[in-house]
Amino acid sequence: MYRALLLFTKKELSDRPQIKGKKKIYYISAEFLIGKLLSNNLINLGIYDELKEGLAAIGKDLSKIEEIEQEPSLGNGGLGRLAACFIDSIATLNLPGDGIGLNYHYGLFQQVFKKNKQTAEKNAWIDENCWLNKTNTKFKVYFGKTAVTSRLYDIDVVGYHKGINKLHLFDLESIDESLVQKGIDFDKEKIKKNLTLFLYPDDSDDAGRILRIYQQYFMVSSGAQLIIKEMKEKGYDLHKLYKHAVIQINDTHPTMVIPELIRIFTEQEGFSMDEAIKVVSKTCAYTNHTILAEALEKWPIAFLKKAVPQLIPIIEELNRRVMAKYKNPKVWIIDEEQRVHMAHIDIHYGFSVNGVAALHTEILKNTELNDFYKIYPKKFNNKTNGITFRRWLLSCNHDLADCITDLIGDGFKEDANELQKLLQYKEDPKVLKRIEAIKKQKKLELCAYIKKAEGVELDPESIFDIQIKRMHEYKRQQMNALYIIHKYLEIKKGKKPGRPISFIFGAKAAPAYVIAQDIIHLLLVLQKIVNNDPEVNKYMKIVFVENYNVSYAEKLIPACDISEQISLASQEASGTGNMKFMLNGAVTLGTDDGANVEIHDLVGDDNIFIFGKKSDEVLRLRENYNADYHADQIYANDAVVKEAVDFIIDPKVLKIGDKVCLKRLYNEIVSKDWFMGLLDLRDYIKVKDQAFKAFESRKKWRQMMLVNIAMAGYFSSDRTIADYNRDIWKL
Ligand code: 26W
Repeated sequence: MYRALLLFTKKELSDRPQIKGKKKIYYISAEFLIGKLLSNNLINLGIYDELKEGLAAIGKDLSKIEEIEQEPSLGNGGLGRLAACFIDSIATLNLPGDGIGLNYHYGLFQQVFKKNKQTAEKNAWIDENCWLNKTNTKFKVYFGKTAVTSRLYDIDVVGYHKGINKLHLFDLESIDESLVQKGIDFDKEKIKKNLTLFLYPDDSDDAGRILRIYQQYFMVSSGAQLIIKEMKEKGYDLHKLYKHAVIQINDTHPTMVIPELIRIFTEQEGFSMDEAIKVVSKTCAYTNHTILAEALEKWPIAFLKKAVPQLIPIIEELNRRVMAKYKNPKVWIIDEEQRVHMAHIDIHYGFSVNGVAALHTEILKNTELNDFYKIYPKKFNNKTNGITFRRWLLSCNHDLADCITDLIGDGFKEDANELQKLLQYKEDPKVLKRIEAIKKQKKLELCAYIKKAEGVELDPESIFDIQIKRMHEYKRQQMNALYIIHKYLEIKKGKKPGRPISFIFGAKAAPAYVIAQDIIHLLLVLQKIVNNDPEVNKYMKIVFVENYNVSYAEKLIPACDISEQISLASQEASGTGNMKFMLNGAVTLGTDDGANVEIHDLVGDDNIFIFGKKSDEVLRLRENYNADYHADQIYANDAVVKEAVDFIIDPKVLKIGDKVCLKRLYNEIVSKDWFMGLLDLRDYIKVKDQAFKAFESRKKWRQMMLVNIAMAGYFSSDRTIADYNRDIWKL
C-alpha cells in the first residue's frame, strides 16, 4: 500500500508544472533535513484529506501507512531543517528555486543507546521505495589529477497548491557502501568510494577534516556545473549570470562555490579575472548560522592544496586583492598561520551577508564580524528564520489545524498572519477549553507512542517539559539536568510537587563531541534512578527518546506544555524548534537568545517565562572569561548549586553510571562551565518553578496557549522567504 501511494504521489508530482521564471534561486547547503515526505507532499498537492477518507473507506489508516516511510537523515540540526523548510516555501511562493546538496547514503547516523550511552549506527534509507529520481546528468569532478563522477538525483518539491521545483542531490557514482562494516567507521582516505556515505564524518583527525573538504568541493563543483549547464540551456549569457541566478550559500560549507565558479569562468569561459570576480560576487549571497568559533570554518591551506590544488591560485588571488585593499589582517582570507577563513571569502566576494534572527545579526555586526561590517555596512541584513506550517501544523497537528479553520477559516494556510484573528477568542471559555482538549489529546497520543517506543509510562496529567535539539553545551541540557537533580533531591526531602512533571529529552551528540556524549550519559543514568525510585517516580519521570529525528519531533511538539529554550544568551543564532513549539501551543521557558527575543516581543511578558543573563552581559564576561567567570566560586558559595553538581558523582549515580564520563563532566562544570550553566542555574530553578506553578491556573494557561498560537504567524518560512526575495534575491 505504501509503495502504491509512493508511485501514485510521484506521478502526481511529475504531472505538476515546473515553476518557471527569468531568475531563479539556487539554495546550496550541506544539509537538507527533509524528513518523511508522503504526508507533506499529499498536503501540498491538496489531496491529503480526500485520500485519507478514501483509504479509511476500505479500512486502511493513512497514518499507519506513513510509518512505513524511512526518514532520510540528510541533516544534523537546525541549519538542515531550515533548508528543508525553505525549499517548501520557495515553491509555495511560486518562486523558481532549487536546492543543491549531497545524497548521503547513511545520513548523519542512527542513535542507539547501549549501557546508558549513545552509540552510532549507519542510517540506511535509499531503496526502491524512496523519493529519489535518478537522472542521466553526470559531471566529472577533479581533485587535482584524481577524477570522480558525480551523478544527479532529484526529489520533486511541490509548493502548497502550486507547481514544483527540485531538490538536486549529487551522489558519487563509484560510492562503495561496503566500506562501512560496523558502526559508522570507514576508511576516510578512500575518497573515490566514500564521499557520499555520511554527513559530517568524524573530524577529530586530519583525514576526517580533509574528507570534509573533499565532500564540500564535490558538492560545489557539481552544483556549479549544473547551474552553468542550466544557464546555457536557457541561452543566457554567463556574463549576466546575476540577472538569472542567485546562489544562497548556507553557512560556510558551500563557500568553495565562489572560487570554483571563478576558476571555471577564467579557465573555460574566457572571462578575465576581474570580470569573473564581478559576476560571481553579484550572484552569491551568504547566510551565517552561528557565532561558535568551532563552526566558523578555517582550513589549513595545506589541506586545500592536497584536496583541491586547482583552487589554490584562485584563493590566493582573492586574498591578494583583499590584502592590497585592507590593511587589517583580521579580514584577510589567509591568516598568518596559513589558514583559509571560509566566511571571509563569502563576505568579501558575496553581495549579501545575513544573520538568522535580529539579535544574532546585531551580534554579527557589532562583535563577531564587526571588522567586515565597518567595510561593507550595506551587505549586512537580518532574515529571521521561519518554519513551514505545512509540516509543523497542518501535517503534525491536524486536530489543531482543523480547530483553527473552524474558528477563523483557512486563510491562515496561505497567509499565516491571519492566525492573529484567534485573539478574538481570548475570553471565550469554549474555545480555550477546546484548545486545551486538543493538547490533552496530543499528550495521550504521545504517551501511547513513548510507552511502545521507549518502554516508559508517562502520566498524561503531568506537565510535559520538553527539550529536543542537538546535544551541545551551549544549549545547556546539562543545566536542565542540574534542575532535575535539584528537584529529585527536594522530593527525597519530602517537598512534593503539586502535579507530576515529565522531563522529555531528544538529542544526538556529534560522535567526536565527548562532553556532549557525557551529558547524554548523565541524563540516561538519571532516567534510570528517577523512574525506578518509588518515592519519586509518581512526582517526576524522565524520558530521553532514542534516535530523535524529524518524525519524532512531529510527535513530541504537538504534545508539549513547556518548551525548553535555555541556551546561554548570545550563543543560539536563532533556534527554530522554539517556533514549532509556539505554533503548537506550548509556552516558552527560555533565555533572551536567538528568536526567543522575537517570540518574547510578540507574545508579551505575560505569555512567556524568561530567565538568565542577557547577551550583552555574557559577551562582556566572554571578553576576559578566565578573569571574570569562576564556576568554582559559584559552586563553592551556593549550597543549592553545590548539592546538585555533587550528585553527578554521588555513589548512587556512580553505581550505575560510567565513573570516567561522570567525573569528566563534573570537572568540566566545576572548573570551566564554558557556557555558564552555573551562572543561570538559580534563576532557572526559580523561573521554572514559577512556570510549573502557573500551569495550575488553567484559564491563564489556556490563554497563554492561544496567544502563542495566534502570534506564531511571523515565524512562517513563507514570510522568511518573502523577506529573502524582497531584499536579496529579487526574483
Ligand atoms: C559539525 C560542523 C558544523 C558546525 C555548525 C555543522 C553545522 C553547523 C551549523 C552552523 C549549525 C547549525 O545548524 N546552526 C543552527 O542553524 C539554525 C538555522 O539557522 C539556527 O536556528 C540555530 O540557532 C543554529 O545553531
